[in-house]
Formats: sequence, C-alpha cells, structure tokens
Amino acid sequence: MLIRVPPSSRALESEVTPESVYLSRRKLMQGSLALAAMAAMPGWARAEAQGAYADVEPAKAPGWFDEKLAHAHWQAITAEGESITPFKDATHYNNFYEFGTGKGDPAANAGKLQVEPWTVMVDGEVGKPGRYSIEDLVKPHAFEERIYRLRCVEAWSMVIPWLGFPLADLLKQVEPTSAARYVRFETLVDREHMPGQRSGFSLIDWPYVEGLRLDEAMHPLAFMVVGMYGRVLPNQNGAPLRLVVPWKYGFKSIKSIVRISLVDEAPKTTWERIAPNEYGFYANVNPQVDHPRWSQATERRLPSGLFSPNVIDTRMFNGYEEVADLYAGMDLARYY
Ligand SMILES: Nc1nc2c(c(=O)[nH]1)N[C@H]1C(S)=C(S)[C@@H](COP(=O)(O)O)O[C@H]1N2
Ligand SMILES: [Mo]
Repeated sequence: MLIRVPPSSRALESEVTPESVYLSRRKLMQGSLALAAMAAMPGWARAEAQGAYADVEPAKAPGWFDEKLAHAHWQAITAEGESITPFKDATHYNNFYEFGTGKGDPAANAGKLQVEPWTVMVDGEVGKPGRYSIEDLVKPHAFEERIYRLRCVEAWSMVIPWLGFPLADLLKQVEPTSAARYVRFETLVDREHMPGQRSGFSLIDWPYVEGLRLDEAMHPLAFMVVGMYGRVLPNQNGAPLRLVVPWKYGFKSIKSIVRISLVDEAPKTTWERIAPNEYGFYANVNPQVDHPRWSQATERRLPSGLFSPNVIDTRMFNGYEEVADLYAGMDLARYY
C-alpha cells in the first residue's frame, strides 16, 4: 500500500511562520538585555528593532511615543490560535474615506498628512475640558500591546497587534460628570491633505463622527491606539490617535481623532446618517444579524485570494463575549 506523506504541510506554512516569527521576536524584546540595548538606540533604530516582521517599515516616531515604547507591556492581550496579519496587508488594505474610497487610497494618499504637533479638544460633560496636546493625553498612561481581531462590516477581517492604552484611562483623566452618558469622537477635517474631503460626490458629511455609550467606552477592551506592530501608527491606520473597539464592526474604530466629547444623548454617527437601515449605532459584530445586502455569518480573513479565500465563521461580538453583559436584555436585531 502506498502511503502519501504531505510535503511538510506546505499549505499552512505561510500562515504559521509570520506569527511564530513575530512572537519569538517579541519574547526577545522582553529580555532585559534587549531592553537595555534598545534604550541606547536612537528612536528610529529602536522602531526598527521592534519591527517583528521583515516587512515592517521602520518609522521615526515622536519623542512621546519612544519614551512610552521602552516600557510597553508586550502581548498584554493575545489572540489565541490566530495568525497575525502581515504588516503589508494591514497598511495597504484600508478604509479611511478621507483619503479616498479605494482600499489602496489611504496608503497612497495619507503620507503627507501632518500628525505632529497634534491636539485633541476634550469638551462637554467633563470636569477637565480643554485642548490637550497628544503628549499630555498620553503621558499618564503606560503602553500595552493588544492583539485584536478587526472585523469590517464588509465581511473581511484581520488580526492586528495594536499599541495603546485603555480608553477608560483617558476618560478618567478628563473626569466625566454625572450627566455624561455617551462619548462622541470626531476625525480631523483637512481638505488640503485629505483628498476624499474635497470630492463633491462624497456621501459623507465631514467630519467623520463615531460614538459609544459611556459604559461601552469604559469597558476594559475599548482601546486608544497610537501604534501597531511595535511601531508608531502609520497615517493610513489613523495616526496619531485612533479608537479600536474589537467587538464592533471596524467603522466604529474611528481614526485620527481631534475631538472627544462627553454628551448626554447618543451622537448621530457618520454611517447611521448615510444609511440608518444598514448601519446602526451599536454595530456589534453579530453573525445572526445580516447586513440588508449580505450575510454576516462568515468573513474573509486577510490575506485571502482567489485560490485560498480563507473564509471563516464570524463569532458573536467578534469572539469577545465578555462584553455580552453590556447588552443584557437588549434585542440585538433591533439595536444593530
Ligand atoms: N475617520 C475614519 N475612521 C475610520 C474609517 C474612515 O473612513 N474614516 N473607516 C473605518 C472602517 S470601515 C474600518 S474597517 C477601519 C479600518 O481600519 P484599518 O485601516 O486600520 O484596518 O477604520 C475605521 N475608521
Ligand atoms: Mo469597515
């Protein structure tokens, strides 16, 4: 009888290698020797050393970022059994309509955006309103690395190692008043550097707006992001400061934030304004509630191609079921 031996599981190799390289590299960086060596490096070299894959483009990061990076808590949250999406895919297949609606437009057009200096207006129902420099917003918080699944409403997904700190910590810093019930976020408007905002045909009434209920915003998984893949955030991914809410569809994870307001009513969000029957305020990942024009039961995990479509089942709350308590008693088909 002929026994066929598969040639060293070639099919899996491309998926497994990046994660193992990434993780072993990350472990190395946690060693005290590596940390000491890194502290002596100039910022850009340190950024390169942090680059986990060969394809991570090094970048010069602002001082506030490098200082925090040296003390980051690596892999504070991991994604069990998942392969990390290659940096190249995470930075060249983007949604950021301010730079155009094509998936390659943000990478092509975001490079010229000025992200330094950067300020964020904090207003509304807070004890400490004001225009904060990004340095002052970041200073009190330690960086964590969190490897999260990102599920776009368009039924594709990635696994991305983010760097940042809990949104709850930022909110506590500015002291919400007892009247605060929702958090509203706004993206930069810059018609000169954001070509999508110059288009006369855009559906979007700028700025891009997103929002969370205050208890959702305070959930420990809600994350303020300033970096990814061990380096500063690329412009196309929402530099210098974005939100990442891993249990919700990607459009909730608003990029390049310039304003955070604590408010008493649910803000009207960009996608609700465009198509309220298709995109709701909650936008929790839910395989049982389909988009009116397509199923949400499965997703294409990137990288995916014609011959390896890599389709997987979508999980309730994108697999972050610890958030279920936030929605106890709510009809999630109605509050989609
Ligand atoms: N300001 C702004 N934020 C945005 C978007 C956008 O068009 N503008 N697109 C959203 C969508 S639909 C997704 S899926 C994620 C994609 O994030 P990524 O490009 O870092 O993967 O960003 C979200 N944040
Ligand atoms: Mo999305």
